[in-house]
Amino acid sequence: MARRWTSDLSPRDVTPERAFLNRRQILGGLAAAGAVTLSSPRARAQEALEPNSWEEITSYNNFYEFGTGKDDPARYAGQMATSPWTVAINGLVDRPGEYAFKDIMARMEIEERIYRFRCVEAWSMVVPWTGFELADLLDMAGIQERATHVAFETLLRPEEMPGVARPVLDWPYVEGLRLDEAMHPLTLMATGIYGRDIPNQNGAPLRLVVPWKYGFKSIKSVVRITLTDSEPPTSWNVANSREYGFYSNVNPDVDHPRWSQATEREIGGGLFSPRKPTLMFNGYEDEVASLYEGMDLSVHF
Ligand SMILES: Nc1nc2c(c(=O)[nH]1)N[C@H]1C(S)=C(S)[C@@H](COP(=O)(O)O)O[C@H]1N2
Ligand SMILES: [Mo]
Repeated sequence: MARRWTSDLSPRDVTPERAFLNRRQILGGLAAAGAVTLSSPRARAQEALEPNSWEEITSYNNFYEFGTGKDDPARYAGQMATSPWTVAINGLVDRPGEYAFKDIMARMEIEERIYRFRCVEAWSMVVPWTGFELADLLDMAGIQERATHVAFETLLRPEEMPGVARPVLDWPYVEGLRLDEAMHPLTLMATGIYGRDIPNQNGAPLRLVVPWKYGFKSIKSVVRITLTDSEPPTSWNVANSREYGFYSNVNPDVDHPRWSQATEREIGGGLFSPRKPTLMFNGYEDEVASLYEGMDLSVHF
């Protein structure tokens, strides 16, 4: 498939945990041999990324359904039942329905993607996700001509989610993308981290990952995906449209009204490590800048 991202080097036919270990061995081996696959800029970009530890990725989280503290999700998200799980895919699709998570997993090609992850609060991590391209899931449902956007919704189950008792956001958490953003080969539905099933606090059993956008676009524990013909409402934009736009592309030149977005604090970087410059589109400019050609990014922030 032409749009498949070619820098994934993990073997597909081994268990995910082995795949992660093998990927590193393969990278090392191929690099030594000077293999041509490593000469693509995307492959080099991915190779250079050093992932955060499992501990960092799974203990410092935002998942407001479980509370607003960074350690609340790790403490409380275990209460969320994630099996059985279905994802309703509906709206402007040829094959709407309730898709069982296990059936989705049987049909999708699982890959590893090491991505930068930049929160709008100006901290960042590097996460070795496993998952599949959202485009493949949408193709499975059959996108209709009139569709222009994709809307996403998180599980809402108050008895398992202590955070939703407070009206911090208008629950359920909802997000959205333009269809071309959703179909971009970098856009992932993550089902794992470090080759293990994704922990509840990170959005089990499947969550969106859009690496060139602020973290809040990467909606967790998705139960509904709707193809629409207009821009869908998104939780943080509804809560405060002056501070959080629909696009929310990582952009060091467009500050948040209350803080600079020019630099970021690396999680796990240590108390005295300097802040790191934030990269345009979080370092994915070559891949995604064309999606926003002609748009004023300070207006469409
Ligand atoms: N449903 C839901 N999805 C969510 C959030 C949330 O509160 N609820 N927080 C967002 C924010 S602000 C960030 S930075 C990321 C954090 O993902 P992580 O905990 O896996 O690092 O999840 C995003 N997805
Ligand atoms: Mo965030």
